[in-house]
Amino acid sequence: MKELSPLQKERLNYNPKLPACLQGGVNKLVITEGEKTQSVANQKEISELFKNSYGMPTVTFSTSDNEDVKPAKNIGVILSGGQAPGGHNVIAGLYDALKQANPENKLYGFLGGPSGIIDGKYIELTDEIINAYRNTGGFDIIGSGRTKLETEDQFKKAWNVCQNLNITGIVIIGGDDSNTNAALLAEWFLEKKAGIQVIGCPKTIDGDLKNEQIEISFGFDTATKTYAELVGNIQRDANSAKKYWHFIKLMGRSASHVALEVALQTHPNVTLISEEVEAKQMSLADVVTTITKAVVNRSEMGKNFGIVLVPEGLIEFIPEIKSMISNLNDVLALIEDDADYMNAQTEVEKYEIIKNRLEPQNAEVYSSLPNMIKSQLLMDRDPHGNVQVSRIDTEKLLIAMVRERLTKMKEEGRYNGKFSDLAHFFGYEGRCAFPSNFDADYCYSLGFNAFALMNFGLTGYISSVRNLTAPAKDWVAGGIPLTMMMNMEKRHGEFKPVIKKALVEIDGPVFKYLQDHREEWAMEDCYLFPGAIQYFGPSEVADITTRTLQLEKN
Ligand code: FBP
Repeated sequence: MKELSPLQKERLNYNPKLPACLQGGVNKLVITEGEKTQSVANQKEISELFKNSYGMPTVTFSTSDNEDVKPAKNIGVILSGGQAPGGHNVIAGLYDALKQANPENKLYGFLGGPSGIIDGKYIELTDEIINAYRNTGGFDIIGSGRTKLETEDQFKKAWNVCQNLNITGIVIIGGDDSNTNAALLAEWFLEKKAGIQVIGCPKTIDGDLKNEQIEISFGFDTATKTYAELVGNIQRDANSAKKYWHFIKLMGRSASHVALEVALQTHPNVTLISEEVEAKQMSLADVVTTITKAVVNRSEMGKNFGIVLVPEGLIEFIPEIKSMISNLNDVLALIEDDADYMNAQTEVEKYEIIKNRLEPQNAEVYSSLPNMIKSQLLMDRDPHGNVQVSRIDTEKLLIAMVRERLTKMKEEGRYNGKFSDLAHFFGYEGRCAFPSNFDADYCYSLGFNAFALMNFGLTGYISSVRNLTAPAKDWVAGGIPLTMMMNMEKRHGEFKPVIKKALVEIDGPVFKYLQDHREEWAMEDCYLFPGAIQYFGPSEVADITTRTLQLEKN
């Protein structure tokens, strides 16, 4: 038998909390329809593209005394995209609801992400498998992947695989792109009268799949608590040794929700927020000025140490770099036909060729970057066409530029401090942590609820559990039509229907809190030390939600 750590053993026994409305049993649920819905924008275009699934009502569940056992069915589940703590509990909740509804029901897990349903790679999930993964981090129960499920050919293959397994419902656990694809697949199955339902679940540590209806994506809570623990520990080290400036890049892709939440949990000296940089049209030089000011001012107080939080996607929000990346994407799209580039012998030759292909002002920006960043910008895009920001050392770029600025200031006699820097990147450290109690409960409820939506014959919905700052028993469970969250956006040069990504609102309460405190946090040492996630103990510590959720709900 495989050896387990003491915490692994204990967490297997944790009983996730369900909202009271789901506790009466899945066969006793009644569904209440809300108003018919509209997409958040571009209603005409979206309604034309989703003729069969547009305009459906929101739904909520409550419990009745009558039990209704439906005939046995087979369901498939897919984990899509980056890992997020709690994914296993979504599957456990789904499995428990499905078996509770009818012990003859079966759950198939597609292996390695969306490609599993195209290639027909799956396992049947059993008590033994599910029980080994309850309340654990990671997606290793069936694996995940980033294949985009979007073409007619893929849909046909998926249909074929479902027919062979007699599957009548698929649950897709993913972020905004994966849930967009869930909506497309649901619509396609409806059009073909395939009799296969599709339900999405909101996953991503980035926290950018949220809106009026979805309060938070799962995984954000645990990941930010994990990073906040690490940042708090570094702050204590910095405050003890008083000799380093720590530049800490935090994962989160485009949106800065992760950096903002970690800042509110730890009170670092400088927190950069990409959305603010863009709104204020700050140049790279302006960003460097912001950090340098804090370094110089603190140095004048005898403090040659501090903490800078850098959101992962910052580089894409700096206007001159954003323009250069967009131009670079066009150049790279044709690069395989560029014999000069393909035959280039050295990296430096490649930079020169790229520079010559870019428009003049973008060429200038590209050339001004250190070689390390130049080559990171040339790396492959992800399947959705995004620059892989987790692989760009923005924190090191900023360190190099701050150092250069300080050297110049020293030569001019305007600065006399010491600057010793250290770079960190926290991302993968938090994506597979044991889910916090919040994520364990939320995810289990999302999965349980996803099956309830299936059992009522719904398709094209995302599982929704709301009222999340209240105790779990008071959470509200139901479903939101995926088309309600959509708008049209340009992707690869074409307008496409996509779920709207939520960026940090710089006129919202969460950013405002940072804004009101950042001057003080820059100069005084107001560091908070959140410590490790607590899984046991008083509810005020073990069940607490994020500051973001608390501020947004107030
Ligand atoms: P999702 O959007 O799929 O949830 O992924 C989140 C994320 O962790 C981002 O924060 C990060 O930029 C990216 O995945 C890293 O991707 P990869 O795991 O492919 O390195």
